[in-house]
Amino acid sequence: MKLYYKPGACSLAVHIALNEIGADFELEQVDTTAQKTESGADYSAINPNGYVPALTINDGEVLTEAPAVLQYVADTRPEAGLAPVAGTIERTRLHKMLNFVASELHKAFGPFFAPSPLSEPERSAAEAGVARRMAFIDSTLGEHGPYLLGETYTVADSYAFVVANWANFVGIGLDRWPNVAAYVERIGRRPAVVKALQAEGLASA
Ligand SMILES: N[C@@H](CCC(=O)N[C@@H](CS)C(=O)NCC(=O)O)C(=O)O
Repeated sequence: MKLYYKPGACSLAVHIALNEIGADFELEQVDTTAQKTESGADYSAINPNGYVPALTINDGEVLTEAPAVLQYVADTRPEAGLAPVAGTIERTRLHKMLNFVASELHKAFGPFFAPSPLSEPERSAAEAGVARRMAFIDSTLGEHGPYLLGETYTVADSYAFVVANWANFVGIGLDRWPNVAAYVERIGRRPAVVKALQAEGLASA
């Protein structure tokens, strides 16, 4: 398998999941602006949508869309327990959280990564959007943590960790959401996470 990634982007969630299951995989960094990979390949030929993550699997198929890729990774090693068994209510809860992280929390951060700087009203509107979704994660963790599905760490936590942590890089911080702050801190200490952060050049070895 090969993971196409951008340091600190949502592809980091897949990187973490691959480490969690002890997968044998390669990494290739992508410059999404230039649509070039570090080996010089045309990335738009790999993922026509131009974004990361993309994961090539052993028969050469390219998987995209973070929630799908994360579940694929989890399902390649069920004994690691990163996703409940398909068809159970627990798996539906995983879908719910992956969908929430992808379509609500992740997308709420979009304006902060726009090419041009935000005006003050745009910034407040974007911050309010993030805050509302972060409050949901905070209350979910408060009601039945320590992870999004309760006692068991899943790929939804790999993804939520990466996205929630962006708040620390866009000037929002996590002080308003103590359960999320503790969660990010706790997940950030997992060996699979530390290893991925080091490999992406985001933490010292
Ligand atoms: N729907 C896609 C969204 C992926 C996405 O938003 N990727 C971002 C990084 S987190 C990206 O590559 N954006 C292009 C860029 O940064 O230039 C998914 O779920 O995988």
